[in-house]
Amino acid sequence: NAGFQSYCRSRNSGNDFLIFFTSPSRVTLNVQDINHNFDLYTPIVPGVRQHICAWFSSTEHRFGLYLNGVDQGSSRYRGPAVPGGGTLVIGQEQDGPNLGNLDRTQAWSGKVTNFMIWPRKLNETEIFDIAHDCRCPRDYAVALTGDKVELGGQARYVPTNECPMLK
Ligand SMILES: [Ca+2]
Repeated sequence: NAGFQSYCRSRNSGNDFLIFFTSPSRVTLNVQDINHNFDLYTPIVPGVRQHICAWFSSTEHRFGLYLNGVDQGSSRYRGPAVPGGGTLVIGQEQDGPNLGNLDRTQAWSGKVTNFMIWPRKLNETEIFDIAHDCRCPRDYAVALTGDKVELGGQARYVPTNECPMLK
């Protein structure tokens, strides 16, 4: 029961984009306060490397989830594009902007490698290639390089040249 990634922009908006692990077999996405529960085809096994890819499209008005390169479905949202200028947090769920009301019972525990955001919806082949071969399209918008990461709580940042891949 833990927030994996939270993006929050203003006091009234709640999470503009949230990835929340509700249980080993359920991931909840929230885009501009629209929630959808994705019941995973294969439950997450603790301690085993997983690749997760969440997407949203303001032109398709949909958001969806891939786990280990496999499409887990999508759902509708009304809203416009998610605006910039907010706070992006890995491993916690914000109740408001600028790390609002972080809750230790919603903290995520584990190792995150190669977190990236692209300014477009990747296609299924690209997602599969990232998960299995670490072939990441170079037109990304966000990558967690050491100069951009601020640590909080018990989080650590370990530089690595490893490119994570599923076995
Ligand atoms: Ca919360």
